[in-house]
Amino acid sequence: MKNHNLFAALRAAFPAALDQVAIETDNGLRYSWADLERATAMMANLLQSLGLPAGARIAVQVEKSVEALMLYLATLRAGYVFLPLNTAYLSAEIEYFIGNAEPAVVVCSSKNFGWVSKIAFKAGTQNVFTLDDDRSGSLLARAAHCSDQHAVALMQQDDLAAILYTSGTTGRSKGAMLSHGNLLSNALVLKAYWGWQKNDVLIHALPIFHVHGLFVAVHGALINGSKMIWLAKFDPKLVVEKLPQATVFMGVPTLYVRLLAEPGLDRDACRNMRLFIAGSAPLLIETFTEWQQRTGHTILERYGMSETAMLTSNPYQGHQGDGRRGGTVGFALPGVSLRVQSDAGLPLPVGEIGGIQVKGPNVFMGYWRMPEKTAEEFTADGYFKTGDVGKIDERGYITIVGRSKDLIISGGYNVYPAEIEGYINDMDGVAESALVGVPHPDFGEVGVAVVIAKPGVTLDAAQIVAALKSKLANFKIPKQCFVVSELPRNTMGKVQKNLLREQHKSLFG
Ligand code: MLC
Ligand code: AMP
Repeated sequence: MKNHNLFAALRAAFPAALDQVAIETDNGLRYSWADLERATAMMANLLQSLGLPAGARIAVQVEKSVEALMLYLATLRAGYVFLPLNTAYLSAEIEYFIGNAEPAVVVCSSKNFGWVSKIAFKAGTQNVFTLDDDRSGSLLARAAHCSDQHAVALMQQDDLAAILYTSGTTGRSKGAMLSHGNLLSNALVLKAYWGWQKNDVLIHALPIFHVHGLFVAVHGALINGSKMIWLAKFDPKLVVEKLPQATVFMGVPTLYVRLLAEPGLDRDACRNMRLFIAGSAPLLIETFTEWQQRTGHTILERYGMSETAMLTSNPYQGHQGDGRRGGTVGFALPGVSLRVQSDAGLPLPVGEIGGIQVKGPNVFMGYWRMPEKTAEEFTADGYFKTGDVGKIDERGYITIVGRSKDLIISGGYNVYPAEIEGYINDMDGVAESALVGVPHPDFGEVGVAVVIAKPGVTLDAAQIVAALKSKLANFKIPKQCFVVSELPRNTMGKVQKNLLREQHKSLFG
């Protein structure tokens, strides 16, 4: 029987010479392909020695490191389900994810072990390990006693590989379930579409708890047996320094904006580069054009989401369509059916704006333990409603013009207004609130909160922000907060967020 385990496909692409460097870190460490093979075998054996049930979730909130990547690969290898968590999440957020996913194993930083283990044990998790970014922690100590021989677990295409939590418009996070088949099909399509070559070298500068850094970047390099230059954190100076040793770079638009502010970014620094890829948030045409002028390279913009991995891409080859067109996200990828529909569910002609819907082997298996929510997000003929609004031109190029979901994308991270408004509305003296996204030169878009006090109460905006900081991940904190006497409403009584956005659109220049 064919093994559909994603790890088996990645492992099969390792170069024959396993002693070559697979990953080089920014602090001078070098890991060979043999190191990846051995360490993932040992961690997979550790996980399997715990006697976990099939489909057990391994929840991980740790700083970025090569060992953290190995833990992801070992989880695939052992046949369990990886559940990565943003390192910025605080206790209330972690409590929700652990309570909802009921992981059998939780891995956290040793500095957080006290509070994370308390939450995990309360939720019934039996195993809590630590893993730090200096190659220490109980996970590695335990794995060191395990065999470095391991037979990759046999998986079917539809078996789960990962759950990625993505917040909902109601504020409650949903776990998007991705299978081995979803992830492998997408990795193979991108391998061909972006012309990956064995001698490519990828600069990996993104976090590894989201689709972009964990799947698009990591799978891209591994399934080609290509080396990665591994940066623990995005640092524009360091990226410019490493560019001459690399051929591929991937980033959210904020990374490109910050790189453009580096005087050392020029054609010479990019002399060996083959491809710059951007996604996760809209890339401004100014950034696209300035990048072309400074480096001589045309950024390739693509579009995807947690539920679907990658959906569209501008062409790699110049002869496809008109080449890479700024302001568009390119064409539906091979195997992806993409259509634009009206609110009434009717197909729209070329150039008309409507809801983007997609179908394909990359589209997820549903939301974890939310069958009704899953059903709501699919059409009767099996298309997933992305919540993005766009149009397709006569050449097939897709442009995203907005979102029907109330979502702010800030520096590539999603912020759901409903969640933040919920926290503000629960504060003493608050009658109601609205969070809107406004343009920001660095993060693309940031949240601004507008709050109404209960009659007779005087609220302090700074205190509201401080209270939020103690409860929510840093990227969700509004960059400005205003206490006002009323919110604009339409005749139905609904808050008109478009007017608030208009009012505050120039706050950040
Ligand atoms: C940090 N801050 C942010 C923020 N990141 N605020 C809003 N949005 C963000 N993204 C906060 C910090 O806590 C700090 O607050 C202040 O803003 C300044 O932070 P900084 O030092 O400038 O931030 P930095 O640590 O450099 O991080 C910025 C960043 C990071 C752009 C490098 O946000 C990042 O790595 N973004 C990439 C996210 C990503 O990978 N997305 C892919 C999702 S997958 P204070 O109060 O402490 O001063 C997906 C699907 C797809 O969407 O299609 O790919
Ligand atoms: P996430 O749920 O974090 O994976 O975020 C997915 C969302 O990011 C998509 O639904 C889009 O709204 C947005 N997105 C991803 N890529 C792009 C892009 N190239 N341009 C505009 N929006 C994008």
